[in-house]
Amino acid sequence: MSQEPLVRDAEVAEFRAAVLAKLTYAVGKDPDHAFDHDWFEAIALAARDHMVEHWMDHTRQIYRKAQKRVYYLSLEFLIGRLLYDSLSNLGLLDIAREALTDLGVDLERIRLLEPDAALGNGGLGRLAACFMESMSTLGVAAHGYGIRYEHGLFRQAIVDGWQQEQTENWLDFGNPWEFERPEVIYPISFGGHVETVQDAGGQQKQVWWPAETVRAVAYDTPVVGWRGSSVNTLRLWRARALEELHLERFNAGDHLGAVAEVARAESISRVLYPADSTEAGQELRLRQEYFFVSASLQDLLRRHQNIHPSLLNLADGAAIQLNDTHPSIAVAELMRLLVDTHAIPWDTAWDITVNTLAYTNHTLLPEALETWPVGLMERMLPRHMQIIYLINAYHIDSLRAKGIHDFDVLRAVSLIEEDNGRRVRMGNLAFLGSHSVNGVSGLHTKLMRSTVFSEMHKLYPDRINNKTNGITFRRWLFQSNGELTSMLVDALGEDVLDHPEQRLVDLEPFADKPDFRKRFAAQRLSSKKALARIIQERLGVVVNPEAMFDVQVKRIHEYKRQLLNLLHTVALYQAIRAEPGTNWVPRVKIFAGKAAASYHQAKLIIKLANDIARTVNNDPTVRGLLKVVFLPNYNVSLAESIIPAADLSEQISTAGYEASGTSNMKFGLNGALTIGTMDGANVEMCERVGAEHMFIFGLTSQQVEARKRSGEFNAGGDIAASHRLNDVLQAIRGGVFSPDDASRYAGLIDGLIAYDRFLVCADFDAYWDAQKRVEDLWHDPAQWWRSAVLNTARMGWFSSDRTIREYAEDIWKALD
Ligand code: 26Q
Repeated sequence: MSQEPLVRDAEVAEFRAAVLAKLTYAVGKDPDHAFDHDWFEAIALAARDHMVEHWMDHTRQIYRKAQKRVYYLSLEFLIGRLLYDSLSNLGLLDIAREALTDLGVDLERIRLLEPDAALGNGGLGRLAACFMESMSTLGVAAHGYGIRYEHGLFRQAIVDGWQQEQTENWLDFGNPWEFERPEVIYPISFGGHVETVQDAGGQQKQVWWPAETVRAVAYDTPVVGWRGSSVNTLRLWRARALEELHLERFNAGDHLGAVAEVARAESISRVLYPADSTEAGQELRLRQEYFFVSASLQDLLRRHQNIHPSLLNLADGAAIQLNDTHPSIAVAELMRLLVDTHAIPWDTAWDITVNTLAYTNHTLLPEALETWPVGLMERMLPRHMQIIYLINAYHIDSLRAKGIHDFDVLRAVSLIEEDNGRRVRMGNLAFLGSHSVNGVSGLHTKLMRSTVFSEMHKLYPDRINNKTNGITFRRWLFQSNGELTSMLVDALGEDVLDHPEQRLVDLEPFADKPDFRKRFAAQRLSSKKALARIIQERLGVVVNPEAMFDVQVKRIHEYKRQLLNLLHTVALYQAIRAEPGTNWVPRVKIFAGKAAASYHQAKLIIKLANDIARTVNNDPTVRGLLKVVFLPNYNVSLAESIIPAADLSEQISTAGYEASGTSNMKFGLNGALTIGTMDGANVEMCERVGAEHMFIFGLTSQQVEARKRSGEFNAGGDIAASHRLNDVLQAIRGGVFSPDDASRYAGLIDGLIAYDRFLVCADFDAYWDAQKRVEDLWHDPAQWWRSAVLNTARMGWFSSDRTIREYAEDIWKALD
């Protein structure tokens, strides 16, 4: 923002003084002897002070206005670094840079020292972080609730091409953004038994006698919105033992036993589960879910009672959003607190629960739908299991009362799955206990209605609604791509920063200006040079920044079809080797992503990517035309370097499987062109950007459904029809890329041929043709860059501000 020079000088001086004061008095270091890390801490603490002022103002204002609160319950918040995020949203980035230059400190270098807060696996966790930022920007009175994992998502090392998981230690140097709240603690209980007793009035009630109790301790991180507008709180719970050391046992000589109890309690918040789909029946996971749900509900009920005389109007003062089924035990826990603790009659409590809770679904994959064995639930949460049975009984009774007796319908909507050992279906529990159930893209929501929740949808036709995901432009454009942001400000004015949803579209006419396209391309080149440096540093591979950067970065999953991209890579390699003289488009294929530790097939795909990379990069025939890199340890910070440098964004999941995708939006916003299937939010991107500015290919979700019905998943026909595909599969199967172990990929390829569950072979030729169209357009730079500018111009709707506004208006009723 333009500013009086004198005012600005004063702000720079003030920030410089604040940093020096923090360095001296909070870090305890002399500027002459401070390490970079000491500077990081001092700068973060100085920035935090600015947030705290806004934070307290904002909190007072919410109380005064008795604003409705929104509670976002999520087992994951994939935040990344906070230094630039905070400085930039506070309008202090340039001021801080200048203040530090005066002190001989380079802010860019300091920024790299901050560890990522990686308290999430992927899309769902990152969405929660984007939502927190947007809720602050829009002035929604929001609280995020989750777990303060001591270890976030594992660090991925690639050793001899294989993924190795290493412990992540983000808290080693402390965390300057958080405030420990030792006074905000709640007891959380497990196990034991339930007794029926008569109360004074002769009423029967249930009393839970737990076997074990731990403490939840709050840690608060302020979340600042754009231009410091408002500051909300992310409250993360840490598990502590009730007593630090069981003294009696210790004194009796049982030293190990005394410590073991502490370790058992504290293991609850030790580590994030590193899977982005269910690993059934993990007891610790259920303990984590219940632990943070119970602490959060106790906390928010107490807050409600501070302002309101009763809990009967909870739904007017609070909206609770469940991020997937992970917090869905909230349905039973809220009922328990209302009925058992606050003596509210069952029916009233049920209405309050349903009116307060809302549930977001993020997957249709059957193996990722959460269910818990009844036996485990009875052992760990006996009162909750009773409550779930009771909810189910009322539910089934109400259906019978409506004349619904069809056994198949009753079985589909029951909270208990009977076929494969008795299990509690958390999806049905969340659905039944919520007034809103939403999907995360138009297609995903449509499929929720027609597949997993079809019977529930018939019973509650108004419940399922769509809220297409979005991303925060502050992080994914302003902070990660300063050069492009400056270009936008030059072209459209400062106002684009405050209203990108409305103003980005004004960029459209610039797509036809050759000068602007040139600047756009020059900016891309500069981001690509920066990424090329990272690739060289981390992998020792030299890539040509003028080549097309073709990028697929996301969790490794069969449905996301990294394998399809690898088959194309091999096909390209073979084609170039066959005709090296042809006018090939030089390409760099860039991959990154983590595989769940126990997901063997995904880990093998990582190995294949690395084997292909080694072979291709060492083959002099294709030198300069094709390079393949797998960047280790993909995380939010690496994404911020990769996305602005991408020319081509790979969004190639089997249609019907990717609930939404959000990296597709990040790439589009930064002007990459998308090659993708009609899946998730790609469909809506296509509607808004225009199919002529994307490369759409492959089977549609209806065609995939038809395949499922026919049961035809053998790829023999596809291979017989495609010489190119056959040659690729033969080469991989025969060990061309694994001379050290020629049969390494025999199982992978044979499996693919026998049962091509994700239709990799079925879509191969269509993908190859789409990649040909990519090359044709690359040969026509005017048209390529015109499309690129139009991608940026037309992405305004995918702002998470738009998404949050929809949640706030339709579900939470929480905007003034
Ligand atoms: C469940 C039980 C036990 C252990 C782990 C889990 C678990 C953890 C994480 C299950 C699922 C997840 C994460 C899912 C996820 O990230 N889904 C993605 O959500 C994005 C935001 O809506 C979508 O854009 C993606 O399409 C979807 O895959």
